[in-house]
Amino acid sequence: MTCLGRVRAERWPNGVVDLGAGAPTDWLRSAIARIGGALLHGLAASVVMAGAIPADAHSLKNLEEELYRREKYFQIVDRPAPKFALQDAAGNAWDLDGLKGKVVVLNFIYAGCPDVCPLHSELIARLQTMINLTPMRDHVQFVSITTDPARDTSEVLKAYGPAHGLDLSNWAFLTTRPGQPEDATRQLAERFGHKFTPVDNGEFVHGIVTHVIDRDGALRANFHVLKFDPTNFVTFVNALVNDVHKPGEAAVEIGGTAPAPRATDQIAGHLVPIIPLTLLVLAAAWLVGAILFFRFRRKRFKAPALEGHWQDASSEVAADNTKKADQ
Ligand SMILES: [Cu+2]
Repeated sequence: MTCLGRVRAERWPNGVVDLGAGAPTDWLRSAIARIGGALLHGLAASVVMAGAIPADAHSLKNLEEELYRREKYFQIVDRPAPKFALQDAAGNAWDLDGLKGKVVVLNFIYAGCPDVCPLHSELIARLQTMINLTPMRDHVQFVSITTDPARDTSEVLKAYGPAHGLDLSNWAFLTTRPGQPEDATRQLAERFGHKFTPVDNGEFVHGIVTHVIDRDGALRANFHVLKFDPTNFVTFVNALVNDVHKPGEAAVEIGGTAPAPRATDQIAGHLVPIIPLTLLVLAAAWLVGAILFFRFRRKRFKAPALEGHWQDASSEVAADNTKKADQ
């Protein structure tokens, strides 16, 4: 959840920076601003430190809800991603199962598009740049799939990435394999939830969606059109990269084969029970210490008072007895 403060501050910078001076509550406002500034730096660092901080399912769910509230182009999805078996420009086979263990950012385009596909590719390149500046680089794979395999030959595919600022180290442009129907990738786009409809001039009428698939092959989110805040996108991908769960849990969720336990799963598996246990022991120790302390104080300071009272009472009884004896 720590990343959310960063999102808030970037979307509404005036709320943090534009704090007026001269009012009686100035000190409070400036303190809030200073704390906000410190948080921003910390939170920015936390994004850059992706891969080092495990997130649990609870914080991921909170993040999804928060992003859903803040980012109107963000759609939460949670279902197995449609499977595919395609190839890249060099003829290397790519399929979804082979990408397990990585967060996959997937979109559909075609190289001959005269308008929105180039803009979509530039946006993907921008997101890729942001992600590749962090340790997330090794955990995220960008995949673009052509919906016009007849015209997007291997030469066209090879030339497309460098021309649009895409980093070939973790971006691939995929097309159909020999023998697959010409509309196989358009059908795949439909299984992802949107259409590429051919029109007379050889172009396609289509929507613009950036899909995010988690490390276990589940489609987790769609970011629609080109207007979403890239920071929100990177924040979400960061959460998925750091999402840890018990080994085998994913198999239950998506009906696949249980993945081999990852090192981060094993570390997190040990850390998760240790942290609440430590807090519990500390709380119990504090409680016992507090009880002993107050009992000691009571004995030390109240005992003389009781003794005095007892002496007074005994004096009264003695005096009373003396009166009775006199009578
Ligand atoms: Cu297009």
